[in-house]
Amino acid sequence: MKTPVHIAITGAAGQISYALAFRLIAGDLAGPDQPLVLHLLEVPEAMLPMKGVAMELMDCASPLLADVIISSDPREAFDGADLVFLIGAKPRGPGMERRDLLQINAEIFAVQGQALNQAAKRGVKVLVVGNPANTNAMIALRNAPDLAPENFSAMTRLDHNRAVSQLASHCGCGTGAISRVAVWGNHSITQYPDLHHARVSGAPALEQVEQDWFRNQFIPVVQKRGAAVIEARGKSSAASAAHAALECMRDWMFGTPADDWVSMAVVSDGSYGVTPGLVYSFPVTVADGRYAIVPELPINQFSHVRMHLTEAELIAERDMVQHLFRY
Ligand code: NAX
Repeated sequence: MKTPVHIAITGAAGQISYALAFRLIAGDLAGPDQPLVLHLLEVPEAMLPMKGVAMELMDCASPLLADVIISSDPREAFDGADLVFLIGAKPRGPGMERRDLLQINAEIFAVQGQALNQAAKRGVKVLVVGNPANTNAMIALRNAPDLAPENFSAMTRLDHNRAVSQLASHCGCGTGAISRVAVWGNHSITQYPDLHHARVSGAPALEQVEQDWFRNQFIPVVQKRGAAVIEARGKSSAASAAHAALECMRDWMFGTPADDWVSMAVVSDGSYGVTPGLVYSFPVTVADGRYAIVPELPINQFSHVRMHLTEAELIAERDMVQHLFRY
């Protein structure tokens, strides 16, 4: 019997976690013979619905679920965690400014970063989903001085998957024919989904689609897809977000396919001129559990402008919360 992997999920009574947790105990992340211990974290007011989720998880009688721990204390929930999905966040309330939202969530992620620093395994992989995801990840890691910045990432995999799916559907092919799509920058409306390096059945994508479609349809559709789902469903993306979180973590653990990459928001090392320290989405490859930013892609003026615009938004977000950084 393998040693269980300890997986912490925050916002465990919320809709994304509800779609994620049952896929984890079905073996979709770590495989059909890898036992798991789930550590679920919620705010005190949501302990009862979280208990309900824990009851349902037990009622699946999954042979992979070794234990479920529930808590409203981040330090307890992150104790011994190997993998962490930071999903819980405060949604934007009526009359709330973006600045207020940033501030409230910044405080949550500062506390959770400190708790991870104290309690999680040193090789922990922390994927931040809760919005504003990039800046929340930056705050968490800047409150965890004993963990490496490379232990943290923010999720842009849903944006990446949306881009792949839009391109495949426009080209009339399966998503398996698409590779090397890149999403740059912030998980927000300023993100830049880029097809300059993408391939369709191995050939350059931009030789197979019209520039006008790429610039005036593809980019805004991907940027605004979250709002379009809310408009249609009356609720924000949940199952697709859970699926993206699972795929992102799986690739981070087991590696990216040969000759392809994925988009992950990771700490900038200055690649492509992006301000060091920002959590910025880049195309990355993963080997042996470690990601590497894809180096030296040619960037034209069209891309440069968009990559810079989304960087400027992240700099403004950082400036609003940097008083909470511990280092
Ligand atoms: P829900 O409102 O259904 O659930 C959020 C849960 O988090 C609630 O149960 C709440 O009690 C809990 N929570 C709040 N503060 C917490 C804290 N300090 N500790 C632990 N739990 C806490 O939201 P859901 O639809 O699940 O979305 C969760 C987050 O994901 C939101 O911030 C949302 O904006 C973000 N998203 C991010 C995406 C991405 O691609 N990065 C896409 C989907 C989603 O919009």
